[in-house]
Amino acid sequence: MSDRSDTPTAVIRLADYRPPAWAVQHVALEFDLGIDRAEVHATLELVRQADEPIRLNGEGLELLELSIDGRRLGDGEYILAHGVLEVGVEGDRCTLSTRVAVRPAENTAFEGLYLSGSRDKGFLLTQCEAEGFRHITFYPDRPDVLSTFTVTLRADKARFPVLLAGGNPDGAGDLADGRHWARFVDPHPKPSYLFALVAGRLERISQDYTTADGRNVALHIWAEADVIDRCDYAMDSLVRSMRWDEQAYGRNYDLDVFHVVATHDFNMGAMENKGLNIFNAKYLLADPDSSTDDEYRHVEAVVAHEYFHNWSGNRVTCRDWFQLSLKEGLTVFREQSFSADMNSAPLKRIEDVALLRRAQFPEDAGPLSHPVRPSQYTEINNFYTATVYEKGSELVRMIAGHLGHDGFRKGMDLYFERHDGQAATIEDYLKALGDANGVDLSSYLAWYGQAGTPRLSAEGRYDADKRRYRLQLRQRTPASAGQPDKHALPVPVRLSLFNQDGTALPLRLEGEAAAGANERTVVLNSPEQTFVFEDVASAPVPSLLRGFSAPVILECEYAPAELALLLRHDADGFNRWDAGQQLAGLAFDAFRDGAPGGAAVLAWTKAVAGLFGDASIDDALLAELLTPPGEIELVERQPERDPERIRAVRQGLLRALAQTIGSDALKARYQALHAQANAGLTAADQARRQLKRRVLDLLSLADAAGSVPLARQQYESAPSMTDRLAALSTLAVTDPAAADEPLAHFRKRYDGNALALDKWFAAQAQLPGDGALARIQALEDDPAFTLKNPNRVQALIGTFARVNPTGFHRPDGAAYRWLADRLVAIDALNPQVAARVATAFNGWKRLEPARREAAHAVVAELAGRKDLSRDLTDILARVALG
Ligand code: B3K
Ligand code: ZN
Repeated sequence: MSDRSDTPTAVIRLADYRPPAWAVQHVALEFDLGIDRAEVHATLELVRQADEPIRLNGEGLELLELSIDGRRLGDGEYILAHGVLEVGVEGDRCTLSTRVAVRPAENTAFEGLYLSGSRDKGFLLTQCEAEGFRHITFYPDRPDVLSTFTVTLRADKARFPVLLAGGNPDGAGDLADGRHWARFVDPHPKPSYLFALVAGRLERISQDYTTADGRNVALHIWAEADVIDRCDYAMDSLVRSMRWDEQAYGRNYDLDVFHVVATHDFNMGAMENKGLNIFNAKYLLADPDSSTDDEYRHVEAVVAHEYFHNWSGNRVTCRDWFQLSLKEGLTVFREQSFSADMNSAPLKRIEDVALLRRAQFPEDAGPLSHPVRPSQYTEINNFYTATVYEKGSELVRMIAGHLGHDGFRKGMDLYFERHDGQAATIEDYLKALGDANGVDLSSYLAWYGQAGTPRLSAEGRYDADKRRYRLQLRQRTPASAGQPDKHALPVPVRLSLFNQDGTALPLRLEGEAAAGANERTVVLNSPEQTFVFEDVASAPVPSLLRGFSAPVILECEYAPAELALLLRHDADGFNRWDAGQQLAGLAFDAFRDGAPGGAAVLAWTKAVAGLFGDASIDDALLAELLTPPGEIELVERQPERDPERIRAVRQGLLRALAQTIGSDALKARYQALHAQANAGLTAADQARRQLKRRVLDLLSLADAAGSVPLARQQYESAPSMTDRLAALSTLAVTDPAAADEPLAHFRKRYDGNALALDKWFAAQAQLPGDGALARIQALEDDPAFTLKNPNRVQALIGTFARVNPTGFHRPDGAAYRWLADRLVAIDALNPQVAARVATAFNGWKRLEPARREAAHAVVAELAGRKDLSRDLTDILARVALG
């Protein structure tokens, strides 16, 4: 399905951008839909912009008919090669029409028009971003060609009772032979990647909504009958998102109807098609019996994200795919702000930064490193990365911080107003934000063009005689492929200074007349700069980069006692947690170096044990404070990069913490939390469950035998999926034999629930150690396992390869060879999924020698194959560079 033969592997460069030679003023699409075959009749009103032939993209299409201004063209009158249809025409306008056939049921790549589910029960849907529209019809399939769309769908009424496309409804009716039709008109010009249709047997839930500017909108969420009762939370999230965007950004919805559809067969999380969002069921369905608290929050966030795209992405779209972060980084930022408002802002910040460190920092430290605005690609689907999304959001956050709340809002208003209906660039964005505030933001452009995570080093010197504190800040970004020399970037550093009893001092910088607030932001604009603070009575402890004010790695040599002080007193929730993370990092180093009684270990365990007894700390924050950096982040701290050793050291550290708190205190806390177990979804309910999980884990280290009956009992009586799954995971790590029965019970109980089964696969894929690979191989034989479903592949294979370092990085390399075989098989079905899973090999070069050699052999062998998709080949070629 993936056009291996026909599609050239060319490098696309930002520097080569040229505006489209022909604009599409309007497109009318008519579909005759069927499971095996669909016909697409497209009529394009074209207007010349440059003296060039018409060039339309089209891949995997059977061309049935091509005409210009009503005249059918013969074979010699056009060229069709390498996915491009080229026609030379006279004049400045023409109407070009094509009829093509496509084969939905054969489309296992889930790009273009495809079938979700089985032939008899499933439904048809589309996925076009980034370049899927060319798998549906011939079209200038690029984001800077915006057009209004009229879409007519025709299909058998019994098999496809529901027909949907983006835009407002414009009529429907019955046809002969049991068929029916429906038409949709989208008045807002859009690029082809935002086109969507859905056809099949679906149920819906609906709600009326009136926008702040007075439009009545019908909201519909569609899903297959067996899951329609799990869509209410998504509807609630949608309504809250719509209100929030009106209030926070003054953005109103702009069609009379908004559809959201759930599918189990989707390559990513969700898609913001205009007026017809399509969701991976994983991010839309939620119910207390089968969804965890995390999943509820993900549904809320992804529903908001896709909705927010209606302005940041759809009304203002991207000029080319290099500008992807213009919509994605911005929309992630908007989504994060929404979630922070709906839940706890400090906890959201902790979660987001933890994700950045876990996913984006490693990406940016190896061969897959690329700027937030890449300068070239061979396969754009491989650039929907943590860098474009998460780091992109951090860049927006920095700029928002620079402008302040009101200035940022003014800037966003101008951006939306100035570029409404346009395809914009990152430069346009910075210009609009700057113009609205009378400032020049162009220095931030360097952040978009430079790959790698900057290192920010900070060194403080206190001069008691002069009562002065000098803070020297330096920045350095390591070289990366194609970028040997890095420039200095504007790095905003929000900071406070604490005295020894934990009070934040009023700050006066040298040259200022009077002290101001006890927090301020200094901006490092050069490789190195010193900031001098006056009237500092005693040597302070700096709290730097508060709220994670720039996406950098902070290098500051704190003494354990200083971090312990911040961990106790810092009022910035993020920095408080981060002080704990840094202290845990130092404790890890001590443990690793054979000093389990070292100062950092004592400081961390004592400080955290002290917080454990502090009733004023929120349960969810305490849960985070009890958690040291994960095995993947700690890789950076272990020179030999041996995953087994990292796990052993980390577990040792956790055991030391558990012993310091004491098993009696842990048990008492566990029981107190468990006594309040319920299925409630308030922040307090969720926080209790999160803390209970950490406490049970710690207890399993301090008193394994004592924890097993508690975990079993928790599994059996759990009122929520969060409690059930937590008990199962702890049990399976602590006493695998005791987990067999609950695992079998879970499997049976959720037999018909695909999303719950994914959790069952994923929980087992995470179990560490020698037996992991054999366990995965056994799970592949489960009748519910299939390589055809992206969620299932991610649950078992993706989880194992990405979040089970001891299992995947076996010293004998067996898991690497196993994954290579699976990648080839997945690639034959779905290249996008294969490419994503293959990123698990990223970082092989930095493993200890035995694993490095084993991984290298596998990666080199795979990278040398000629029969793989462009998606997978691109990832392998880059990963192989090491
Ligand atoms: N824009 C889509 C992602 C499309 C991925 C294409 N390979 C979802 C999102 O970011 O909202
Ligand atoms: Zn997005």
